[in-house]
Amino acid sequence: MSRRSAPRACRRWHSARRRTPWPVPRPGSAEEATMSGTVKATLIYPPLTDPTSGYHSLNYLDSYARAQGHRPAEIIDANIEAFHHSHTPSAYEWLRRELSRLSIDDLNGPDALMARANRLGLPEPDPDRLRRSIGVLQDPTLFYDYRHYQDAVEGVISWMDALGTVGFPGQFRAGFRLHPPPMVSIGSVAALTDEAVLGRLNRPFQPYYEDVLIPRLAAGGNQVIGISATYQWQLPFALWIARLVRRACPDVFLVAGGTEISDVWKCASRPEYVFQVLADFDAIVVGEGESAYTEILDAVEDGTLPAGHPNVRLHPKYGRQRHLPLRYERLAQVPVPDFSGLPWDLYLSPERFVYYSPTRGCYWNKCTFCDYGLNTDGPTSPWRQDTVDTMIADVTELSKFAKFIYFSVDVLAPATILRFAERAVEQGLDFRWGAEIRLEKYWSDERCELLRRSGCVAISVGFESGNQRILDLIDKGTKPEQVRRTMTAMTKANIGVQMMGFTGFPTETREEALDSITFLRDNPDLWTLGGLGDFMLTPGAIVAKEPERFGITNVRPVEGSDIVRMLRYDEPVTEGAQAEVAQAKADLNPGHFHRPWLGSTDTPHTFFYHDRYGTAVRGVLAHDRVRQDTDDATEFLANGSFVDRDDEQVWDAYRRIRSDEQDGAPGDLPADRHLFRRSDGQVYALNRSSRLFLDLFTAPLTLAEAQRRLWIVEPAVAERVWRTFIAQRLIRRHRLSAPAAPVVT
Ligand code: B12
Ligand code: SF4
Repeated sequence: MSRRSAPRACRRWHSARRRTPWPVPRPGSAEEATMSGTVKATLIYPPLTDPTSGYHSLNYLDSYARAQGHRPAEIIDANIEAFHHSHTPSAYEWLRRELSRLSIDDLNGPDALMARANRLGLPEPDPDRLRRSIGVLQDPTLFYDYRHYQDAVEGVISWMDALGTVGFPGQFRAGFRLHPPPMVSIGSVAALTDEAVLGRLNRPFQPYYEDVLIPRLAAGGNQVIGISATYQWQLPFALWIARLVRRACPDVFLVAGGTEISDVWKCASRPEYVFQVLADFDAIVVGEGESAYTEILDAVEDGTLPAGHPNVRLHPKYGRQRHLPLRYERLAQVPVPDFSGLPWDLYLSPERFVYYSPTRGCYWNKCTFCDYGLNTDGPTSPWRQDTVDTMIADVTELSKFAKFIYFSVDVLAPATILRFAERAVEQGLDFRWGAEIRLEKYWSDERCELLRRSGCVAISVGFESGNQRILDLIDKGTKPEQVRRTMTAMTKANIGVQMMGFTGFPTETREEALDSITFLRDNPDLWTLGGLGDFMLTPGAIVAKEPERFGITNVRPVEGSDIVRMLRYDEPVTEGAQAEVAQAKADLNPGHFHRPWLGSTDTPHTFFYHDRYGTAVRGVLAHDRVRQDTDDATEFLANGSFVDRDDEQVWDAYRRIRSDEQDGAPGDLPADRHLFRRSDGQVYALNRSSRLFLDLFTAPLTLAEAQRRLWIVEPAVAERVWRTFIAQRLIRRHRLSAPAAPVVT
């Protein structure tokens, strides 16, 4: 029998059984020794992304390969590991040294100015505060007290801000969002292949790479190393890690996959750009990866090249390949993912939260703006869904492991999810879940009630617009009135509705945009979180393919971009309305935290709070931002500091950089104002008298005492100022008492 035939037989047997019972053997275990696959593989999830839970792409790949008889891979969540390594004593010492001799001499032109500007107002790194913050975020009691929660998030963000200074200062926003130099953002191949740029962006994590990741990989005897990049902001880190791996393990078969890698392939304006950017990889996997990854393992085991699978694209150094249409997986062959290999103790959450993908693509698949992930010729990939039996079996396994399961899908079909809910209730499954669904009129009061009983705590919906003409142009197939009825039914069942929409669809007038704002404003009790973003045109959307139908002309890439993810166009109507609409939208935003924190749609933390507080979550978040009767005797402290105005050029650059970043209207940081940098990095432009008021709180002070010191100011005026400061969290309560049950307003 050849070395190849035994594993094949074993794989058929596994496929026939379809579901692999948990637990599947972990690396190094006794059961693992009995598996026939021999390839040693490690799969890496790089920074910079959500630290509150693990992503599931690598678990899907690994569980599938194991069901086909392969040896378990080691899974490394480098995102969370790198974060925690940054506050070890040795890394902290390194950070202090780097900060003390910080030089930006290697930068020039706009990069240098931006670096100097971004350094303004930066906090000192405080590892003790960071550790306390991590403690709160992982604590099952303190986490649910929003006062403690906010303080903890700000502690983490402050740390990341300081850490980011050794890269391109200001490169980390809200802690875990990357704000790289513009040429990286727009997808310039020159920037994405520039050793100095990638090295600098990665510098905050270099100690982790050098002390932990690369030595582990070098010692691991790996034959295959895979890197997954879901989001654009993981790309520079994935590219750098690939460089380091290539140097440390020259013979390993290095492969990349994930929606971001597929985007590089889809959006490259010339085919040769793909492997110029991804030069260190032997292959990339485009589209879904389960069978492609397994075929790579098969090939490496056989000592051949994985040239047979249509989703595997080999580096040109291996010669020309024949390219067949991409393959979409049959879900019946995809086993339930095993999450036991993720480092659960490290995530910044008090509960386990797993992602589960039992459907792929969208059954509607028509919206003209949509261009989703692993699609090729339609808005999404082809619609597939698992059977209800399988979903119940999977969720039974997953719920033994994690309390929260998020259906990580383009969309869920209403009838299937209803039958799923019925069965979950019948079987007494105890778990919480959430998902993105379409607001079909299917969702009656009784049906929503059933969803809630099955454990659904929140859903998110792309309502897109509150205006019928725009909804019809989008081909959404919904009506605002029907959407409102469905929101009412969900809310009655105590399911939080998170609303996602946007303004600026081509030809949308000012009045039409205001319809969306009014829709949300008029129905405040029917949705918990969410809001309105801005329309962005991507190359795969129907709008880009049929521009004349949507009244747009001169469709073009952003200047300098080679990986063209976004298109510009001319269309005077929406452009003319932009500033006014942006201003109106700004009032909708209550100033909650950005991703990945509580307050943003569909984050793990948002789900935990929905589970604890139901649809009252909005009130819970608002409560701390309201001036209470007892606050006269409460000490408050400024929650941030004013940005120095020594060098006008640098200060001006700071103002311009930060203007793009605000929640409010663009350009809302006027030159004659004082800039106050809140602890989470958000910048506010205040007038001189606000500054005088705020300066009172550089040391803890009660409102009564502040009022006394400002005896010259009318109490009603001072009162208005305190209310604004508290609402915008420019001042925060100094002492955090033990967690109390928050009052729901
Ligand atoms: C569900 C979903 C979400 C959920 C949950 C996702 C999560 N856990 O972070 C929520 C709503 C939270 C979300 C949020 C966001 N999302 Co989202 N999301 C999706 C969606 C619809 C499905 C993702 C999914 O679960 N797929 C199922 C898993 C199993 O598939 P997969 O990850 O693609 O992995 C497969 C392959 O890619 C491949 N593969 C992956 N890695 C590897 C590695 C190797 C070595 C190999 C061989 C293969 C391989 O094999 C896997 C199995 O088939 C996709 C669109 C889509 N259909 O892909 C967008 C998508 C991933 N999201 C996107 C974006 C932009 C966002 C947001 C930034 C939106 C925003 N502005 O806030 C946020 C960021 C969230 C964050 N974590 O920071 C973009 C990413 C584009 C990009 N290149 O950056 C996508 C692609 C949508 C789009 N616009 O096209 N999202
Ligand atoms: S926007 Fe949503 S409903 Fe519309 S096609 Fe895309 S995934 Fe489907």
